[in-house]
Amino acid sequence: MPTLAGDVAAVLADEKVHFQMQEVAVVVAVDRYIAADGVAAVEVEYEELPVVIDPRKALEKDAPVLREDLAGKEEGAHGKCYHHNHIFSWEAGDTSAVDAVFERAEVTGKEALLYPRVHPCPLETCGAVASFDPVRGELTTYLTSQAPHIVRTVVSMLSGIPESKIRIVSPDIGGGFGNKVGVYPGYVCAIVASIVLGRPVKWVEDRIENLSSTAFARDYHMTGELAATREGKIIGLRAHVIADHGAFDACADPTKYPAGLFHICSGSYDIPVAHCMVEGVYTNKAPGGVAYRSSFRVTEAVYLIERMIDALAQKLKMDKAEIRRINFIRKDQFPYTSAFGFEYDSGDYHTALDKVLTAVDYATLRAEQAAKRADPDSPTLMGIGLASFTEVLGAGPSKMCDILGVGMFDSCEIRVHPTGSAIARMGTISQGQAHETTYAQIIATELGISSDVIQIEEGETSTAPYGLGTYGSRSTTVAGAAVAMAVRKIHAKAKKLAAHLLEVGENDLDWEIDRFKVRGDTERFKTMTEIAWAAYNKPPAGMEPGLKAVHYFDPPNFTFPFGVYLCVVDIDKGTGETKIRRFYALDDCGTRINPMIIDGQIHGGLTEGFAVAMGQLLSFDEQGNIQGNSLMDYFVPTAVETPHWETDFTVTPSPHHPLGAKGVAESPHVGSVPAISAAIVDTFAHLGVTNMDMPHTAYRVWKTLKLHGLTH
Ligand code: MCN
Repeated sequence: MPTLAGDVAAVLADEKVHFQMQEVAVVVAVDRYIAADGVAAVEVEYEELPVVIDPRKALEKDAPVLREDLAGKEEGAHGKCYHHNHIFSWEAGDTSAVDAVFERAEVTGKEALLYPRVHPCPLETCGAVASFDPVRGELTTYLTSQAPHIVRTVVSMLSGIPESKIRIVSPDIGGGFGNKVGVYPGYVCAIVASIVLGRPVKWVEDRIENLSSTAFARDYHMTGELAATREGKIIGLRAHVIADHGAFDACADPTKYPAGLFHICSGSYDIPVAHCMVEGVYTNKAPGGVAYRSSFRVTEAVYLIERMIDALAQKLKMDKAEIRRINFIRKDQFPYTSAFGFEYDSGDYHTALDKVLTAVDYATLRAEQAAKRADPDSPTLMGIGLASFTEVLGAGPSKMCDILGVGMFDSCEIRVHPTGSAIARMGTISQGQAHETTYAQIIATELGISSDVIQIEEGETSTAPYGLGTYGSRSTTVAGAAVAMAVRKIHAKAKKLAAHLLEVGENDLDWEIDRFKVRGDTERFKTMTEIAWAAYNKPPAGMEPGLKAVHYFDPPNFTFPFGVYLCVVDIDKGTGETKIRRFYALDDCGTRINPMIIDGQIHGGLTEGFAVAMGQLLSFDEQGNIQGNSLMDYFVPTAVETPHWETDFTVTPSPHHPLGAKGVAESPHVGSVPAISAAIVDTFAHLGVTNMDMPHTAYRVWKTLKLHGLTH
């Protein structure tokens, strides 16, 4: 089957199995027990082949050919391939300008950083129920998808069934976190089996299958370099990445960006020249590379720049808050064009940083840290981590972003019924982000209809207008904008109706909460409920009856939310155990539609970031066996381990979003991983440590303590 990244992936292994737990056979039965017996009866003769787990080794001259089906092809979906296991090389920025800057720089710093392979691990695994009606030639599939419309398009292209006869329904899917964007063999097998058998077929995977064979995230092997003046002003950035894509290139990225939006890696800083190169590589691991609470590869990019700027501060013996202050893009520089060509819409980084440092009393924390370092009898050491990140959210302007050629706009259709209640149908699909509340809130606020009588419907391709789904924190910035624009069309028509009913000109009307009032005459008004009735009952001559609007919103730009996170850790010198004493998260997502939902999303994202920094890891032994693919081993934090989160905000609206809103849901994950990691590295910064590999388990931290003779 085709992948979203322009490669092909096996539905079932054809002669060669590329990774452990790859699907080799499908058994269809009338109940689960018979199916299990059928699976047990399948005999596969495996012949052992050489295995490549390390993407660097995959590029060695004599590395085994992993994808024989591509043998002899010198060109992939993203240009020339220089090696049989090489997928693409993608670059952005100006390499010769960067070389020149590095040659004359007073100071340079270089860090090798690994963002290890992790898994989004949603609460429920993936599944589908496919039902093909041979009489009508119609296919209905209930499917755990974060992007049901594009799945319908692909199913139609592959099966030849007209798109109008395919209905993909994505109800509550038990969480997605990027894991449910792509198409998996299980979905395909369920659909094919139903077409062949003419009856409904269900597939639901178990936890081990989900962790082992569905889309992973990260696995970026990064080298970053900064050039700076002795005073700490960064003058150039260079980044090189080996991206492990597993056995098939199935990353879910916009077509033009095989490395997602990784080129946001200049972060919140005014860096005049920059260059990055990302090389995609095949290995014997499961495919994926999805946006696990990330706008494509923004998480990796933020980790890289935040760790690099800390290392530079250490080299220059500068405080990490100070180096940020010197390099931040200033408020008066927005809209700001980065060296990679992004146009940052708005920001105020200095205010955010100052607010956080004041809230935690940064100077006192630093003094306490120094005292602990000086006291050999102190049972703990202390670290302070800082991350001041900028994201690029809201994919996206279709001039830049498409999936399989379909532009990444989004849509909303609103119908106001005669009695004044309303339904909005959307191209997005909530997996727990509470769209039902926030979209209804936008409509309620703009139309003056109570949110109690506004119904929001998502994830149903047969009724909703086409949309690209929910991931990459794009719902508020793209679909939320579509809601606002659709609602404004209704508002404009309602005004015409009110003018007609009140027998005045439109310019004589004022809007107040839920009604149009005749200016200067408080007694004469029409409420939205009255206007809705009139729309179906007595519209003026020449006006279409009804009160309905559809809007497809193609954003003019991305939005650039930002935040400053500060983390304080205490590390036990006896055990290496890390305790997060304080975590202060300030986010700026522009206009805040629903503060309570934002807070919920931030708590969830911080908890996931904590999980990644402290324990989540998909590792493999040399034979390619996945280690720890059950929840006994894979770290999903509960309330017991999770620290207390303190949240704060500033508001810098987006100038181009109709509500001024920017996305928020993934910021807490993106920002917390470097903040926590930085705090742990900071504990050892006075000893020259600039980087420690995640996850920061107690054993790994203890080994660092031991190395420096600090264990108690
Ligand atoms: N919001 C708001 N004001 C803003 C921005 C957002 O009130 N200025 C609200 C929104 O209206 C929405 C929520 O906050 O109700 C999140 O909005 P947004 O940032 O647009 O993110 P999305 O809705 O597009 O959600 C995607 C994001 C991603 S990328 C992952 S992965 C993720 C996440 O959301 N997966 C989740 N949060 C999740 N939460 C749950 N419970 N389950 C998942 O699978």
